[in-house]
This record gives sequence, C-alpha cells and structure tokens, in this order.
Amino acid sequence: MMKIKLSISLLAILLLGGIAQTVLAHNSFKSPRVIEGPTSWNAIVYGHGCGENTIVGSSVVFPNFSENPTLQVFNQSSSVFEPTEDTIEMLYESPAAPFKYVIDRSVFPAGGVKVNDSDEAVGMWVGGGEGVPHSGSGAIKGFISVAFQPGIFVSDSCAAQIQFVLPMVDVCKITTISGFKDGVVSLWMPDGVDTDYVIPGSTHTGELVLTVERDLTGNKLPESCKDQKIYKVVPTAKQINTYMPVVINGKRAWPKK
Ligand SMILES: [Cu+2]
Repeated sequence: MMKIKLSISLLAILLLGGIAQTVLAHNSFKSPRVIEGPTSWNAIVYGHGCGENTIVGSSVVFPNFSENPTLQVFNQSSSVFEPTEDTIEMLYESPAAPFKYVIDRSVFPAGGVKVNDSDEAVGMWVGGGEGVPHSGSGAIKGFISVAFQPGIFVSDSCAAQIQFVLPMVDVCKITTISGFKDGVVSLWMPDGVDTDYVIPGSTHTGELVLTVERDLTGNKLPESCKDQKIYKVVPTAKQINTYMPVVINGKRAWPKK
C-alpha cells in the first residue's frame, strides 16, 4: 500500500514537472530524438511568441556538412560541450544536407528553402497569414514541417548520439537587426557562437536541437569504447550570418537593411 502511494505521488510530481515544462517551453522538435536510419518527417514546434506578440514568420538555418559546421564533444566530467579534433566522417555517415524544407501551407501561407551555391538546403523561412499567437498557458501550438535524413553511425566509432543545433529566429515585427529587442523577435541561437543575431541584454536563451541516437542493438558500440560519446553539430557564425536573412525573388525581406 505504501509503495502504491509513493508511486502515485511520484507520478504526480512527474506530471507536474511535465506541465510546468510545457508552459515555459521554448521552440522544440515534434520528435526531438530520432534513431539513425530512415528519413524522419518532423516539425519545429513553436513554444511561445516574441514576448506576448504574434509570430508573423520564422527563419531557420540548417546544419549542412558542406558548410563546415563546428563539431563538439560532450565532456562527461565537466558536463560541457568542447571542441574536438574528431571529424564527422570518423563517426557518422550523413548526406551533406540532412535537413529539407517541406511545403506545408497549413500554418503559414508563404515559405521557401534557402540553398547554397551547390543548390543544397541551408535553411528555410515561413511567413504571412495570421501567424501564431503567443499563448502563455501553452494552449495554442503551431508548427512548421521539416524533413530530416538521419545518418548512420560509423560502426567502429564510440559515438552514440549526435545533436544538431538549428539557429532560428521567430519574427513578430519586421525590423533591421539594430531594431531587435524582446517582443520584436525571439532568437534560438547556438550557445557561445558570436553572430549578428543578438538582442543586447535579453535574458531569453535556449537552443533548438534535434538529436540522432545510435541504434545500440543493431549497431552496437565496439567493446573497446570506455563510454558513449555525445557530439554536437553547430553551424558557424559565418554560416548563420550568411543564411539567416530571408530573400524573396532576389529582394531582402528580413531583416530590413
Ligand atoms: Cu523561449
């Protein structure tokens, strides 16, 4: 009997924790953790507006291996991600552009893919229509569709997880970069990357992350691995500054020049 009571209160705590997290949720992925292998149809879920304002559009930069993103490894003793000499080829076989834009006009009537000189997807934008209103209680959700092709973990590596960081801006008012402030845009930028996309003095932080997990039964870690390594793929400041702007028919639509 005691045991049952204990489990029930534990359940209550877990549920409460879940609810509290929902209320304060930042942007996230509909399926935030996927297994290596086949294409995963996914979506970015809006957590809140800019302050309490309606989101009128968003701009996203996709991690793309042709653009030399930074690779970091998790240090188990200090609990932080650190630079590594390892290269992505050593641990993970992936297409150069694992993220793709999906045409889905259900939330925003306009949108498009951003490509690099090799015509690979390096980002996307959406906008127009009525937008996504802020909901402090989390009662309103909205999302934008994204396709993702997970890679395959190299069998003799100790890598067990790769986290992709997606720089993203939710736009509530269209301004120049110098007009950025809380209530105008919400930023989801990689930690520690010094980009043009900042709100001076803002306390809003948080990364938008999609995690690929190794299939530890079908693709076992070598026995020589002391521990499972966790890596993070982070677009560079150059990549973010180059691909964050939204250009429509050759004209820069956001941020204003
Ligand atoms: Cu947030």
